[in-house]
Amino acid sequence: MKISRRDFLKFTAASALTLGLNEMHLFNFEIAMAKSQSKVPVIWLNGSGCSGCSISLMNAVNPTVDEVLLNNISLGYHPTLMAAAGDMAVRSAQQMAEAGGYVLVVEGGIPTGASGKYCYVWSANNQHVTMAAAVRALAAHATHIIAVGTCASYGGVSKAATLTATQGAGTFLGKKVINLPGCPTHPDWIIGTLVQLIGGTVPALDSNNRPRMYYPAKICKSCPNKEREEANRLGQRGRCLEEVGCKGEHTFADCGKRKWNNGQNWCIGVNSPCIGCTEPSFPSFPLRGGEDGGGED
Ligand code: FSX
Ligand code: SF4
Repeated sequence: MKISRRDFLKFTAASALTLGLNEMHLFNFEIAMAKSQSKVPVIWLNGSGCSGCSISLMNAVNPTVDEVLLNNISLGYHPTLMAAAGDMAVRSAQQMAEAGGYVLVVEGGIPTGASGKYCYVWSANNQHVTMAAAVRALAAHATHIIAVGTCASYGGVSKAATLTATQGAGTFLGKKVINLPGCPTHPDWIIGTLVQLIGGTVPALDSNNRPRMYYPAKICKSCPNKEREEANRLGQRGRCLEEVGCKGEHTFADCGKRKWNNGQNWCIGVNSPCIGCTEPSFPSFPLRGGEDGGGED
Protein backbone atom coordinates (compact mmCIF):
# COMPACT_ATOMS: atom_id res chain seq x y z
CA MET A 1 0.00 0.00 0.00
CA LYS A 2 1.39 3.41 -0.95
CA ILE A 3 0.39 6.08 1.52
CA SER A 4 1.19 9.78 1.61
CA ARG A 5 3.45 11.45 4.14
CA ARG A 6 0.37 13.06 5.65
CA ASP A 7 -1.15 9.62 6.15
CA PHE A 8 2.08 8.44 7.68
CA LEU A 9 2.08 11.31 10.14
CA LYS A 10 -1.44 10.37 11.14
CA PHE A 11 -0.30 6.80 11.58
CA THR A 12 2.62 7.91 13.67
CA ALA A 13 0.46 10.21 15.78
CA ALA A 14 -1.93 7.32 16.41
CA SER A 15 0.90 5.09 17.46
CA ALA A 16 2.86 7.74 19.38
CA LEU A 17 1.74 6.32 22.67
CA THR A 18 2.81 2.85 21.64
CA LEU A 19 6.20 4.10 20.53
CA GLY A 20 6.60 6.07 23.75
CA LEU A 21 6.82 9.39 21.91
CA ASN A 22 5.50 12.71 23.11
CA GLU A 23 4.02 15.67 21.23
CA MET A 24 7.39 17.40 20.92
CA HIS A 25 8.92 14.35 19.24
CA LEU A 26 6.08 14.25 16.72
CA PHE A 27 6.16 18.01 16.14
CA ASN A 28 9.91 17.93 15.44
CA PHE A 29 9.48 14.91 13.19
CA GLU A 30 6.71 16.65 11.25
CA ILE A 31 8.81 19.80 10.79
CA ALA A 32 11.82 17.76 9.63
CA MET A 33 9.70 15.80 7.14
CA ALA A 34 8.06 18.98 5.83
CA LYS A 35 11.44 20.71 5.39
CA SER A 36 13.24 17.89 3.65
CA GLN A 37 12.70 17.48 -0.06
CA SER A 38 13.93 13.94 0.08
CA LYS A 39 13.55 10.94 2.35
CA VAL A 40 15.99 10.30 5.17
CA PRO A 41 18.86 8.18 3.81
CA VAL A 42 19.62 4.99 5.73
CA ILE A 43 22.37 2.44 5.13
CA TRP A 44 21.73 -0.83 6.98
CA LEU A 45 24.65 -3.27 7.28
CA ASN A 46 24.25 -6.82 8.50
CA GLY A 47 27.38 -8.47 9.87
CA SER A 48 27.78 -11.60 11.95
CA GLY A 49 24.15 -12.22 12.80
CA CYS A 50 20.98 -14.07 11.95
CA SER A 51 18.84 -11.22 10.49
CA GLY A 52 16.44 -11.81 13.38
CA CYS A 53 16.27 -8.10 14.11
CA SER A 54 15.35 -7.30 10.50
CA ILE A 55 12.63 -9.93 10.76
CA SER A 56 11.46 -8.38 14.02
CA LEU A 57 11.27 -4.99 12.28
CA MET A 58 9.02 -6.55 9.67
CA ASN A 59 6.59 -7.31 12.48
CA ALA A 60 6.09 -3.58 13.09
CA VAL A 61 2.36 -2.96 12.89
CA ASN A 62 1.63 0.69 13.43
CA PRO A 63 3.27 2.01 11.30
CA THR A 64 4.22 -1.05 9.27
CA VAL A 65 7.70 -1.37 7.89
CA ASP A 66 6.61 -0.80 4.28
CA GLU A 67 4.97 2.46 5.30
CA VAL A 68 8.23 3.59 6.85
CA LEU A 69 10.31 2.40 3.91
CA LEU A 70 8.05 3.87 1.23
CA ASN A 71 7.38 7.22 2.79
CA ASN A 72 10.05 8.31 5.17
CA ILE A 73 13.38 6.74 4.63
CA SER A 74 15.41 5.93 1.59
CA LEU A 75 17.03 2.59 2.23
CA GLY A 76 20.26 2.84 0.26
CA TYR A 77 21.41 -0.58 1.34
CA HIS A 78 19.94 -3.52 3.24
CA PRO A 79 21.18 -7.00 2.35
CA THR A 80 17.77 -8.64 2.59
CA LEU A 81 15.07 -5.96 2.32
CA MET A 82 16.26 -4.06 -0.77
CA ALA A 83 15.20 -5.08 -4.25
CA ALA A 84 18.64 -4.54 -5.82
CA ALA A 85 21.36 -7.14 -5.45
CA GLY A 86 25.04 -7.61 -6.28
CA ASP A 87 26.93 -4.69 -7.86
CA MET A 88 23.78 -2.59 -8.12
CA ALA A 89 23.20 -2.83 -4.36
CA VAL A 90 26.82 -1.97 -3.57
CA ARG A 91 26.68 1.02 -5.95
CA SER A 92 23.57 2.23 -4.17
CA ALA A 93 25.38 2.11 -0.80
CA GLN A 94 28.43 3.82 -2.25
CA GLN A 95 26.40 6.64 -3.82
CA MET A 96 24.61 7.27 -0.55
CA ALA A 97 27.92 7.16 1.31
CA GLU A 98 29.46 9.73 -1.04
CA ALA A 99 26.52 12.09 -0.52
CA GLY A 100 26.87 11.75 3.30
CA GLY A 101 24.25 12.73 5.86
CA TYR A 102 22.76 9.27 6.33
CA VAL A 103 21.85 7.18 9.35
CA LEU A 104 24.06 4.09 9.62
CA VAL A 105 22.27 1.07 11.10
CA VAL A 106 24.45 -1.86 12.12
CA GLU A 107 22.88 -5.26 12.72
CA GLY A 108 24.89 -8.32 13.76
CA GLY A 109 28.34 -8.55 15.32
CA ILE A 110 31.47 -7.00 13.82
CA PRO A 111 34.17 -9.70 13.76
CA THR A 112 37.60 -8.18 14.30
CA GLY A 113 39.77 -11.34 14.68
CA ALA A 114 41.96 -12.28 11.70
CA SER A 115 41.57 -8.73 10.38
CA GLY A 116 37.81 -9.20 10.13
CA LYS A 117 38.11 -11.94 7.51
CA TYR A 118 35.29 -13.96 9.05
CA CYS A 119 32.70 -11.55 7.70
CA TYR A 120 32.72 -9.95 4.27
CA VAL A 121 29.81 -7.72 3.32
CA TRP A 122 30.55 -7.10 -0.36
CA SER A 123 33.25 -6.74 -3.01
CA ALA A 124 34.30 -3.46 -4.60
CA ASN A 125 37.14 -2.82 -7.07
CA ASN A 126 37.93 -6.53 -6.98
CA GLN A 127 38.52 -6.37 -3.23
CA HIS A 128 36.47 -8.16 -0.60
CA VAL A 129 35.30 -5.68 2.03
CA THR A 130 34.98 -6.87 5.63
CA MET A 131 32.15 -5.82 7.91
CA ALA A 132 34.69 -4.08 10.14
CA ALA A 133 36.08 -2.06 7.21
CA ALA A 134 32.61 -1.19 5.92
CA VAL A 135 31.44 0.02 9.33
CA ARG A 136 34.60 2.07 9.79
CA ALA A 137 34.25 3.72 6.38
CA LEU A 138 30.50 4.36 6.59
CA ALA A 139 30.55 5.60 10.19
CA ALA A 140 32.80 8.46 9.14
CA HIS A 141 30.06 10.28 7.19
CA ALA A 142 26.98 9.13 9.12
CA THR A 143 24.88 11.64 11.03
CA HIS A 144 23.88 8.96 13.53
CA ILE A 145 24.87 5.36 14.21
CA ILE A 146 22.33 2.87 15.56
CA ALA A 147 23.35 -0.61 16.70
CA VAL A 148 20.27 -2.81 16.25
CA GLY A 149 20.15 -5.96 18.37
CA THR A 150 22.43 -7.30 21.06
CA CYS A 151 25.01 -8.68 18.59
CA ALA A 152 25.64 -5.24 17.12
CA SER A 153 25.37 -3.49 20.48
CA TYR A 154 27.61 -5.71 22.60
CA GLY A 155 28.67 -8.78 20.61
CA GLY A 156 25.72 -10.96 21.66
CA VAL A 157 25.55 -14.48 20.32
CA SER A 158 28.49 -13.80 17.99
CA LYS A 159 30.91 -13.18 20.84
CA ALA A 160 29.36 -15.53 23.39
CA ALA A 161 32.09 -18.16 23.39
CA THR A 162 34.73 -15.63 24.35
CA LEU A 163 32.91 -14.99 27.64
CA THR A 164 34.11 -11.42 27.60
CA ALA A 165 31.71 -8.98 29.13
CA THR A 166 31.72 -6.55 26.23
CA GLN A 167 30.32 -3.31 27.50
CA GLY A 168 28.43 -1.18 25.06
CA ALA A 169 30.51 0.50 22.43
CA GLY A 170 29.91 4.04 23.65
CA THR A 171 31.37 5.86 20.70
CA PHE A 172 32.72 4.96 17.29
CA LEU A 173 35.06 7.33 15.47
CA GLY A 174 34.06 9.93 18.05
CA LYS A 175 30.34 9.48 17.34
CA LYS A 176 27.90 8.29 19.96
CA VAL A 177 26.38 4.91 19.11
CA ILE A 178 22.76 4.36 20.09
CA ASN A 179 22.37 0.76 21.19
CA LEU A 180 19.01 -0.99 20.71
CA PRO A 181 19.84 -4.41 22.16
CA GLY A 182 17.45 -7.34 22.25
CA CYS A 183 17.74 -10.69 20.57
CA PRO A 184 15.83 -9.67 18.59
CA THR A 185 15.27 -6.01 19.21
CA HIS A 186 11.67 -4.75 19.38
CA PRO A 187 10.35 -3.06 16.21
CA ASP A 188 8.94 -0.15 18.25
CA TRP A 189 12.40 0.56 19.65
CA ILE A 190 13.80 0.90 16.11
CA ILE A 191 11.00 3.00 14.64
CA GLY A 192 10.60 5.18 17.74
CA THR A 193 14.33 5.91 17.77
CA LEU A 194 14.39 6.72 14.04
CA VAL A 195 11.42 9.07 14.42
CA GLN A 196 13.25 10.93 17.18
CA LEU A 197 16.52 11.15 15.24
CA ILE A 198 14.75 12.41 12.12
CA GLY A 199 13.14 15.08 14.30
CA GLY A 200 16.55 16.10 15.64
CA THR A 201 16.30 14.55 19.11
CA VAL A 202 18.89 12.12 20.40
CA PRO A 203 17.13 10.03 23.05
CA ALA A 204 18.52 10.06 26.60
CA LEU A 205 20.74 7.01 27.02
CA ASP A 206 21.68 4.86 30.02
CA SER A 207 25.23 3.77 30.86
CA ASN A 208 25.01 1.01 28.23
CA ASN A 209 23.92 3.55 25.59
CA ARG A 210 20.33 2.28 25.46
CA PRO A 211 17.46 4.79 25.20
CA ARG A 212 16.08 5.03 28.74
CA MET A 213 12.54 5.28 27.41
CA TYR A 214 12.72 1.73 26.00
CA TYR A 215 14.98 0.20 28.66
CA PRO A 216 13.66 2.05 31.70
CA ALA A 217 13.72 -0.49 34.52
CA LYS A 218 14.38 -4.08 35.48
CA ILE A 219 12.03 -6.64 33.98
CA CYS A 220 11.04 -7.64 37.55
CA LYS A 221 9.47 -4.23 38.10
CA SER A 222 6.56 -5.03 35.78
CA CYS A 223 6.45 -8.78 36.39
CA PRO A 224 3.04 -10.13 37.44
CA ASN A 225 4.80 -12.88 39.42
CA LYS A 226 6.89 -10.49 41.50
CA GLU A 227 7.14 -11.56 45.15
CA ARG A 228 5.06 -14.63 44.51
CA GLU A 229 6.11 -18.12 45.60
CA GLU A 230 9.20 -19.28 43.66
CA ALA A 231 8.93 -22.04 41.09
CA ASN A 232 11.35 -24.93 41.62
CA ARG A 233 10.90 -26.30 38.12
CA LEU A 234 9.69 -25.00 34.78
CA GLY A 235 6.02 -25.31 33.95
CA GLN A 236 4.59 -24.07 37.27
CA ARG A 237 2.27 -21.22 36.36
CA GLY A 238 2.01 -17.94 38.25
CA ARG A 239 5.23 -18.33 40.24
CA CYS A 240 8.43 -16.27 40.32
CA LEU A 241 10.90 -17.90 37.92
CA GLU A 242 14.17 -16.61 39.43
CA GLU A 243 15.18 -20.01 40.84
CA VAL A 244 14.77 -21.59 37.42
CA GLY A 245 17.00 -19.09 35.65
CA CYS A 246 14.96 -15.93 35.10
CA LYS A 247 17.26 -12.90 34.63
CA GLY A 248 14.52 -10.30 35.08
CA GLU A 249 16.26 -8.99 38.20
CA HIS A 250 19.32 -8.04 36.12
CA THR A 251 17.71 -7.04 32.81
CA PHE A 252 16.53 -3.66 31.62
CA ALA A 253 13.74 -3.40 29.04
CA ASP A 254 10.07 -2.40 28.82
CA CYS A 255 8.88 -5.82 27.54
CA GLY A 256 6.40 -6.22 30.41
CA LYS A 257 4.52 -3.09 29.39
CA ARG A 258 5.12 -3.06 25.63
CA LYS A 259 4.88 -6.81 25.01
CA TRP A 260 5.69 -8.41 21.66
CA ASN A 261 3.90 -9.33 18.43
CA ASN A 262 1.79 -6.20 18.41
CA GLY A 263 1.19 -6.27 22.15
CA GLN A 264 0.11 -9.90 22.32
CA ASN A 265 2.38 -11.35 24.98
CA TRP A 266 5.92 -11.57 26.30
CA CYS A 267 8.37 -14.10 27.70
CA ILE A 268 7.06 -14.04 31.30
CA GLY A 269 3.47 -14.01 30.00
CA VAL A 270 4.01 -17.42 28.43
CA ASN A 271 5.62 -18.71 31.64
CA SER A 272 9.15 -18.55 30.28
CA PRO A 273 12.06 -17.04 32.24
CA CYS A 274 13.53 -13.79 30.91
CA ILE A 275 16.91 -14.77 29.47
CA GLY A 276 18.29 -11.26 29.70
CA CYS A 277 18.54 -10.70 25.97
CA THR A 278 19.01 -6.92 26.22
CA GLU A 279 22.08 -7.05 28.45
CA PRO A 280 25.75 -6.61 27.42
CA SER A 281 26.65 -10.01 28.86
CA PHE A 282 23.93 -11.89 26.95
CA PRO A 283 23.96 -14.80 26.19
CA SER A 284 26.78 -15.69 28.58
CA PHE A 285 25.22 -14.54 31.78
CA PRO A 286 22.13 -16.75 31.85
CA LEU A 287 24.62 -19.62 32.14
CA ARG A 288 26.86 -17.97 34.68
CA GLY A 289 24.64 -16.28 37.25
CA GLY A 290 23.47 -12.72 37.56
CA GLU A 291 25.06 -9.39 36.83
CA ASP A 292 23.45 -6.04 36.99
CA GLY A 293 22.62 -4.43 33.74
CA GLY A 294 23.92 -0.91 34.24
CA GLY A 295 20.58 0.84 34.03
CA GLU A 296 19.21 3.27 36.56
CA ASP A 297 16.81 1.19 38.58
FE1 FSX B 1 19.18 -9.94 16.30
FE2 FSX B 1 20.89 -10.96 14.27
FE3 FSX B 1 19.86 -11.79 17.93
FE4 FSX B 1 21.94 -11.05 16.86
O1 FSX B 1 21.30 -10.41 12.64
S1 FSX B 1 17.96 -11.78 16.81
S2 FSX B 1 20.67 -9.63 18.01
S3 FSX B 1 21.33 -13.21 16.97
O2 FSX B 1 22.37 -10.41 15.20
O3 FSX B 1 19.34 -10.09 14.47
FE1 SF4 C 1 14.48 -10.36 26.22
FE2 SF4 C 1 13.78 -10.65 28.81
FE3 SF4 C 1 12.37 -9.03 27.18
FE4 SF4 C 1 12.22 -11.69 26.92
S1 SF4 C 1 11.53 -10.48 28.71
S2 SF4 C 1 12.46 -10.19 25.24
S3 SF4 C 1 14.34 -12.32 27.39
S4 SF4 C 1 14.53 -8.75 27.83
